[in-house]
Amino acid sequence: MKSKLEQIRAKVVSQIMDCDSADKLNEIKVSILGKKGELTDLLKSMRDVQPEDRPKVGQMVNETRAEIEKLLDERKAKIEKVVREAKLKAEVIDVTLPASKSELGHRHPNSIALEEVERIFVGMGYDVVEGPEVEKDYYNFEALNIPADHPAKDEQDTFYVVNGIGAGEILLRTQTSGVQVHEMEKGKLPIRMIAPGRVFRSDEVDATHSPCFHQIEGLVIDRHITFADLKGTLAEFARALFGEETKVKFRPHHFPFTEPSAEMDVTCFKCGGKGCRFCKGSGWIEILGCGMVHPHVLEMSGIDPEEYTGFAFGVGLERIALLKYEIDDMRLLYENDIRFLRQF
Ligand code: 2NM
Repeated sequence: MKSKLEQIRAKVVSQIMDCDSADKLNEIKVSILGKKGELTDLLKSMRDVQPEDRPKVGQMVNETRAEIEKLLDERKAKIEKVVREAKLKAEVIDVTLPASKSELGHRHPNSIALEEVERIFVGMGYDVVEGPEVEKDYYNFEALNIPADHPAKDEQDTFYVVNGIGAGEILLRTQTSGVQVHEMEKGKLPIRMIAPGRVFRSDEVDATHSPCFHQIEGLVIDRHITFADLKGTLAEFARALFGEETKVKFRPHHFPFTEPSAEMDVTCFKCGGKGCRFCKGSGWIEILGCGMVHPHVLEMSGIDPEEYTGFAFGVGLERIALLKYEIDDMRLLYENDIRFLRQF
């Protein structure tokens, strides 16, 4: 009995010392001290022991049991300590490391330029109006006095969605003037508006062309509007956009929807008008097209040209962005290369 006890004790002590997990330790505990454990079995065999030896043997068994329980508790504490330390080590946070920055997006140069232009005109009391990018031929061409045989209407220049030659043609707008026509048709006067937005032309991509670009067109209609209003307004716009010293000049031009029509140049903001590489030596930079709204255009939209007059203008948003930020290739605006975009 004594040697059997000694045998169990030796085996259990080495099992406990080799054990490195709480689960395994519990298995050992059950296998020795549990209901069907080896030590429990040994206790049950006490009936085979001589009655006079029983107290002594019982004491030995109890001492061994206490020793094993103590060893189990110690081992359990040790295992838990090791596990806790490993966990702490794995979860260590170096609070001195720099925080990972959250990347903030920012506005595209086109958006910056558009918001600037909008700010200037809203400041002069204009509404910003948007309209459909897919238009009827009537709103893109006919209502703007653009004749059926005008080169702009050619398939070479315009994307047609439904090409029903004649009435009912549907196309991607080549200018935002259709928005102005919709506004004029509402019959609410006076009108002071700009119409910014995406326009489409069947152009090959190069440094200054894209099949999809942005325009801002302006329209003012009221009684007694004259070319002087046009000049004063657009000169003020140029000064607000390019600086107080900016001068403007108007060169006669032709547009079907305005009469008279002009192109406006601004003094080069790089050299102040002396002539430099930026303005190709001329001192002037072409910036927009404009004119007095053609009486026929007013009439077609239900406005009496005897009572009302107006001026209109159109400016390319990309052209403004390229000039303002001194970008020499329009394609950079569409490539979405963050290294380029984050410079503005
Ligand atoms: C331009 C140049 C000149 C223009 C005309 C109109 C409307 F609807 F009133 F007829 N909107 N925009 C216009 C005039 C556009 O772009 C270079």
